[in-house]
Amino acid sequence: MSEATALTGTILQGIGGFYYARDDAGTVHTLRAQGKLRRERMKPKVGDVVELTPSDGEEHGWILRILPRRNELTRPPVANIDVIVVVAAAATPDPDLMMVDRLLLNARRAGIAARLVINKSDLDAARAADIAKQYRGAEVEPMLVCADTGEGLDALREALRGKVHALAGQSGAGKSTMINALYGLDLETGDLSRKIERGKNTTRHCQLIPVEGGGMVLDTPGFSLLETELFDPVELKDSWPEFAPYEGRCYFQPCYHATEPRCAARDAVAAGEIDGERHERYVALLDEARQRWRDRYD
Ligand SMILES: Nc1nc2c(ncn2[C@@H]2O[C@H](COP(=O)(O)OP(=O)(O)OP(=O)(O)O)[C@@H](O)[C@H]2O)c(=O)[nH]1
Ligand SMILES: [Mg+2]
Ligand SMILES: [Zn+2]
Repeated sequence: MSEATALTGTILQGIGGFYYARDDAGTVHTLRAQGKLRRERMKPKVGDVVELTPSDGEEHGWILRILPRRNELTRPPVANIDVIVVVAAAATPDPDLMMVDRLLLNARRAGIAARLVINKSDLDAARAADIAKQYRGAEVEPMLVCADTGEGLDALREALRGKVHALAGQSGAGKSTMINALYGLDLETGDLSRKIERGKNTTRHCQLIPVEGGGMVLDTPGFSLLETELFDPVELKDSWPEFAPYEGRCYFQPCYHATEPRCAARDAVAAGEIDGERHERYVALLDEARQRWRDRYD
């Protein structure tokens, strides 16, 4: 097909090798990726802007090219996002704050703004408030909401207006329920497994949905495990905004703010200016990053 007929579109969904992309006129095209892209291991992601040729009466058209990405994540696999909304439940499932920290870390490393939304505040208001307190200074503007009653959702919708925002987090935290309540949609939601009180991975694929106000929302599959990528451990502290005011004021330079003596950031933890539990998780993630960095050639 000639170049003249090529359109650009945004990938809304990808399932089993088929992609669904919306062009500027609002038409949704069913597409497959050209062999050239597959050979280059360029796998289109939801949120990608692509050059495409329409199906022209056939079963599907083709993705010719992925336009340069503004940013991207591996998990969830999305591209060109304005905000990652990390969703944690105050209870059921028990919130995994290590996973929250990993998601925030990945977002920071990818250059994507992040915010934290604590859902199911109806189940344990005290725990919800405690989680919000742990992220003071983390530049994630924690918000408490209840997707069931709608509490807090007007403020959240306003904060996300006009933006491309992806909801990410543990399975069962209530991401799909929240998107339904925010935008009057009907995405599939699931119960928790009664025995293990864990989400059942109800959402299976990332999905991008245009919403009122010119923004787009992305529902993503929850997970129960998340790895971070390989990086030099000295970079980890740069993803903890809480440390920024103390940078350069420690006795050792560079300082990891973990176990070093005369560390200004650790003093701030002792003084209650940086949350102790969030710092403990930082130290655990630092140990993990160091281990992986040492083993990187194995
Ligand atoms: N009590 C209470 N239950 C909620 C709330 N929000 C969601 N739920 C319930 O939590 C369960 C899981 O909700 P989902 O929206 O499917 O969770 P999810 O995060 O999309 O899960 P995955 O798609 O598996 O990642 C459902 O039974 C919801 O009804 C809330 O604010 N309060
Ligand atoms: Mg879901
Ligand atoms: Zn230090």
